[in-house]
Amino acid sequence: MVSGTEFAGRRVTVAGLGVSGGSAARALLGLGAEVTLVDGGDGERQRRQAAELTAAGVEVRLGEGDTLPKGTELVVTSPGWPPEHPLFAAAAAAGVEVWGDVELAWRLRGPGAAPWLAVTGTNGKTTTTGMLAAMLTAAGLRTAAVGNIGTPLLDVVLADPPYDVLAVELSSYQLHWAPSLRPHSATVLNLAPDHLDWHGSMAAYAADKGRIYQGNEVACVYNVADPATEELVRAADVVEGCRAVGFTLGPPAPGQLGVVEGLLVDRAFAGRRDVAVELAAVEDVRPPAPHNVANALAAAALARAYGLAPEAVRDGLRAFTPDPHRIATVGEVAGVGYVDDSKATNTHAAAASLGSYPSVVWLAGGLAKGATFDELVAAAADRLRGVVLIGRDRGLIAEALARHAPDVPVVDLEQTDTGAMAAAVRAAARLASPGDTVLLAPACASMDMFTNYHVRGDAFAAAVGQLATEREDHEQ
Ligand code: UMA
Repeated sequence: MVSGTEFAGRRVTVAGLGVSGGSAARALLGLGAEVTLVDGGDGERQRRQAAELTAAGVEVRLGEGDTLPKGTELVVTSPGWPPEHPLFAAAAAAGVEVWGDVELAWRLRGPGAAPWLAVTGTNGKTTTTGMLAAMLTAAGLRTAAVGNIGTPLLDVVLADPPYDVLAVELSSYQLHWAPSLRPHSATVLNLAPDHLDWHGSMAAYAADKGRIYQGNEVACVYNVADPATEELVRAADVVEGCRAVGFTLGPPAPGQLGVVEGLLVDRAFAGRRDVAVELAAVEDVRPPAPHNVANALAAAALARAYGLAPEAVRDGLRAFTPDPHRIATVGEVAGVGYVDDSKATNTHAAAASLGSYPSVVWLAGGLAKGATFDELVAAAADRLRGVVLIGRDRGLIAEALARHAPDVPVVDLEQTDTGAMAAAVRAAARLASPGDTVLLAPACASMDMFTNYHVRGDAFAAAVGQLATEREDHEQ
């Protein structure tokens, strides 16, 4: 823990002028620090944000991310900055510490501050965090869903009045930069290759994810179906008495949460080993797809670790509004269903959604982030009626298709302008027959063509809407 007063007059360099960097710079200014913010970019967005921060008293240097400003005593970095960035080499050479914005937020918490219930995993973390926040709200607690989900921790840890408890989504990047974080309880939902270009290897990615269990006080929640998550629990150094609690889609063993006859049940926090407590019905989970029931069980485990009653778990699940871009049906045109899973930004998530539909025209591509596609394509090959590829790394998927699904027709779209998604949807419609599903499950990040995955999903839904209108006009 550090006292906010320690920052008065300290020279702090903030790396990155995005959501986290802006929040960090404002928080540090509020503590009296002398803040310099550096960003490698110099685009319209950065200039707009820079003008606001400059007016508030921050020195902003755009297009200068590599050099450490003279006199820097501490660097606070945005999560996306990779560890091997020249700025950090310069900081190391000057003996200057580097903290992530999450690390700073953690250290600034005062005595009696809101505990953190923390969620990470390759997939499902945003949904799980949202479900957890809904459960805590249903219990009448003052809480917020924060972190990688979109609201930086520094915007909430110093809030007045303070929060009772926080539902915190943490990415592997944030965990990498937050070594002293010690959550009340935490979960790693699953572990599959993602962001390997940033972390350098699967082992380094897993190690950063595993940091979430360090110092847990009450429960380390793991996925029984994904032994790698349990291994991370075993490797963690936790507070004495902290328990390992598994979640499973099958009947739970003692010490686990699971599913029995359409009900989510708790055999971990029921008080006695031989007792199972009913928490909610599977239908209370929306959508009730298996991966999402697993998310609900993980959220329930964290809520129960915090002491919530079964009713709060159920009411929270009923009140929770799912992400509009996670396996959401956005239309049906000429007997073909159109499903937006723009949130499937990696192969693990895309595999889950491809596996949910028997006959698919797959719309994929974007930024691969170091992923390979052979396993995904080989597993989905017999479901594919056609594929439309968009985005910078689409060639990698095309190559995997040529190897594992050579007979599936592929449309390779070079187009990247604002009309690209409409062209992709039209191409997919031409490949689809009645009964098929056109599935946007890109297996890639969106930022080569879109601001984020929301914008990509919205573009898809708009293109499907346009297709439906054209079809109606044609029929009249
Ligand atoms: N920048 C550089 N040099 C670099 C990298 C970035 O100058 O080498 C600059 C960029 O020009 C940009 C700024 O840094 O101006 C962006 O910083 P950032 O990439 O860390 O992004 P933020 O806007 O601060 O948003 C971050 C998270 N983004 C990433 O981790 C990439 C957001 O998660 C998060 O919501 C936000 O903090 C608040 O906590 C987004 C995400 O895509 C949703 N996360 C990844 C995921 O979920 O898979 C990890």
